[in-house]
Amino acid sequence: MRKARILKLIGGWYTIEDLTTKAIYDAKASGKLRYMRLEEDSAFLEQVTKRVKKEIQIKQVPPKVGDIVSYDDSDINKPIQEIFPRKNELKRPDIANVDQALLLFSTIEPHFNFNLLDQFLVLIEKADIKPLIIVTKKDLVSLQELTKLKNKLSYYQKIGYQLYYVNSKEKSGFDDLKKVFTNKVTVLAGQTGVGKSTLINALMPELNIETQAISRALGRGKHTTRHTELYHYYGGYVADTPGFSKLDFNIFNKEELKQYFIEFEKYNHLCQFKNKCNHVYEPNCNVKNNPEILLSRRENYQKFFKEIESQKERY
Ligand SMILES: Nc1nc2c(ncn2[C@@H]2O[C@H](COP(=O)(O)OP(=O)(O)OP(=O)(O)O)[C@@H](O)[C@H]2O)c(=O)[nH]1
Ligand SMILES: [Mg+2]
Repeated sequence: MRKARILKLIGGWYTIEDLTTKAIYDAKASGKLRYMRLEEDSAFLEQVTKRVKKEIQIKQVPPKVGDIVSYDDSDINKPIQEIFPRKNELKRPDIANVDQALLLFSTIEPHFNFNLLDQFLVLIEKADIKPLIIVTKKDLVSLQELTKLKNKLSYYQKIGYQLYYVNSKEKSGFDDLKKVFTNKVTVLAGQTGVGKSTLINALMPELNIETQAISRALGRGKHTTRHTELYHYYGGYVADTPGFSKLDFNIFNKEELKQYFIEFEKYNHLCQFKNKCNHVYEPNCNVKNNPEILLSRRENYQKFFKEIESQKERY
């Protein structure tokens, strides 16, 4: 039995790369893999809801891109036998075992969206992956508009996130950005049309991945990239992924949300209920009305909290 990394999945066929020889094969998943025992602390991101928390579930866990697997070298179909425990994983984009996620947002087409940025950061923080914020298409807005955006985004830098501004068409802003990929597994994530594939093409022109102008008529993107794929880059890997239009927020306990707004914690000590404060309904809260915290962050937090609350009520 040998070990491999899954580089891509298209139509039920996996492309795997042997960890030692680096040989590339097409592979199928073996039938045995379809069911797996999942416990509450499972290394696999299958939702264990409150209702079934105590039960041990048997679920289907298909291998996904980024998985480290064992495969049967002697069989021509190189069937994948086992998935090794995942270091982390995401559902959107669908990938496992990454070191960092580049969250791409374009200045316009589609328009920069702070609500989506905060949602994204929460999901990436929860998955225990390092997020970096990349603003693309900096060439498509006026200097004045770009400065306004930079001023607001500087808050995210202040709380510890790395931030990059690029124009992938001219490769400007790439000198600093290139350094982040060395020896890392990096996934690019973002709405359709923000320029994920264009950025990868700018890094590796030989790939020539398909890209497409977003449809102005429809006012939304056309989902050009249809599969997730890992490419070798600077001693690590970079993954291009399909864009999305909406994120799935249905995976939280409302009480845990606050820990993914990473800057909130340092303000807890002045809340009446200290770290038990959820910063929503409690009196004498030091987060809710704290001007040191970006207003849209506080507003988005409240929105997300109430959204989770209303989801849970529907059960
Ligand atoms: N002017 C300018 N255009 C860009 C930039 N980055 C991407 N684009 C354009 O934006 C459009 C969409 O780019 P894609 O790379 O296809 O976007 P994507 O994120 O891969 O989209 P999906 O595959 O659908 O998720 C293309 O027409 C690109 O040429 C940039 O920095 N500046
Ligand atoms: Mg694409």
